[in-house]
Amino acid sequence: MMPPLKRIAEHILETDNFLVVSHITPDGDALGSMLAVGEILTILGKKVILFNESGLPDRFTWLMPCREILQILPDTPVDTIIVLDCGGVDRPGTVIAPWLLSKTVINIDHHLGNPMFGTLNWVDQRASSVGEMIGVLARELGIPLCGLLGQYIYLALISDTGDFSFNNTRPETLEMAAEILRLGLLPGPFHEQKQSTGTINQLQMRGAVLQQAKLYAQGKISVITFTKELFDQTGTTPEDTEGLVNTVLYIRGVQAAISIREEANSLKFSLRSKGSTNVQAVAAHFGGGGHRNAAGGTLIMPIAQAQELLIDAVTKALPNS
Ligand SMILES: [Mn+2]
Repeated sequence: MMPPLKRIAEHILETDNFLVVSHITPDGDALGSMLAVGEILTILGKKVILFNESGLPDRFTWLMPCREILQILPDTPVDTIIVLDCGGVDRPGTVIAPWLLSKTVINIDHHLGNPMFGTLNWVDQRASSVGEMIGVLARELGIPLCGLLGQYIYLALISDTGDFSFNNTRPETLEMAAEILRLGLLPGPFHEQKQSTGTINQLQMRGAVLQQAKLYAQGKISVITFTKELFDQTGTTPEDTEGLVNTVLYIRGVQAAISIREEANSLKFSLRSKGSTNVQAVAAHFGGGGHRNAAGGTLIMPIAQAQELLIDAVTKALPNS
């Protein structure tokens, strides 16, 4: 059987009208890979619509995509939907859900346990990011990783690898980054732009959260929580919490970090771990998903109860416990 990459490349060349979607509240990989596929399809002369139910987060407005990201379904024809960085068919949200059942779907992803919900599926759990897979797709289609395409792929690579520091950074990942640099991307200004998106409110909210950080399981688990009250007091939103869980993971002796935040009608939790501690299994137990060292999900219960459940489950996932 033809490998999924080749089948997808062939399908793309034979099809005209695309819609590209990534998961709700997109991160740098979801957005970067979505914008990159938009570039590739445009270069190939295809019609392409980018869709994300929750739109472009504020911290990414500097990317200034040349095209709009729709939050409502278009009334133009769509033959194929390309779904990126979604570990489950529910991840793109409820607006697009009926279309995912009725149209041709290409599922490109790197999450553990992806249920292969597409008509064509390309799932590579070893890939650092979906962006890295899209870079491989661009090579297959003979499109160089320069200009905006290079920027979008680079954003995806650095976002999912913690600036090339996590376990998922492979030689192939760095080779792709090198290729993008050779074709003109300047990492200094790029990182500067990506980092310079914070606000004083965000900094103060994060300071308050870190003040309350706690250790459990003899110092092996760190926990931070974000309450609605704190968001209101500091004029911040759940989006301003991005990445703080990594700060508490890197406390000496900590093996896993838990972050819990209150949203309108639910709690979102994020889990991070070092080494062999598999937080994907913990997240999956609570209906979520992700990767071995970075996972998350949603819970509907009081924050204190969620904290207790998660600490208990993560403690059991620690080595030798
Ligand atoms: Mn990803």
